[in-house]
Amino acid sequence: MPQVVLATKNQDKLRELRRLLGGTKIKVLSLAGFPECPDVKETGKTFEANAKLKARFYSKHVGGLLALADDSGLTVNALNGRPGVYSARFACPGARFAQRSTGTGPGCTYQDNNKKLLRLLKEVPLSKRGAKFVCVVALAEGGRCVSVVRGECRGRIAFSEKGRLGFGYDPVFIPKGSIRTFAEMAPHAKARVSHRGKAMRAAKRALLVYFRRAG
Ligand code: ITT
Repeated sequence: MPQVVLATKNQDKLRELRRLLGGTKIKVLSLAGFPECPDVKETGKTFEANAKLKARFYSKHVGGLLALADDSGLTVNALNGRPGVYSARFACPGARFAQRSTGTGPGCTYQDNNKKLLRLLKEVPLSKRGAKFVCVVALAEGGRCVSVVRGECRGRIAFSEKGRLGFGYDPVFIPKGSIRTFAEMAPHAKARVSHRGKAMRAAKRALLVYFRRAG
């Protein structure tokens, strides 16, 4: 049976990735099944670089299985693209690498990140609050990358946090065409338009091609 390991230590991303891979015959595993697997250092300067780095790294520690890694984050126009690849550790720039899956490294929770973002954008008018979520998904086997796909979702940053669903920056991000934040949308509604939803629909196609070729 075709199998893939979702190579993320972020339980919130893991939950979304699992849901998005539903409806296939692919058996989905997580890093929980590989307790010896070390942590990776995210040293890349782009989402692509980090996604590839993570997929290659984890694929060497998952018993020869295919690893799927997601590197994602928020780029804000008024902040010249920040926090970008540093989204997980925006409020704790002292941390050299993202510490915790849940964005809860020492002194750096999702809420800390959102508060910092809203503070920096306090004086920024609606017309200049444009932002974009990006998700790059990479597949690798035995240290070799076999596919990279990207999904983006444009929108704007709200003036305050709204909603309790989702994770990370969801309470402050309003996707284009909506009046609600991601945190006010049900998981399936977010998945329809989200960066991760788009990337994973492409990744699903890449996986099916890959397994067909592998026989
Ligand atoms: P792994 O590297 O182990 O996968 P991580 O949390 O460090 O976990 P990233 O480096 O890709 O993962 O950082 C992603 C951060 O971007 C995440 O912690 C959130 O702060 C934010 N983010 C990504 N996708 C998001 C989404 O759909 N909704 C809200 N915030 C999101």
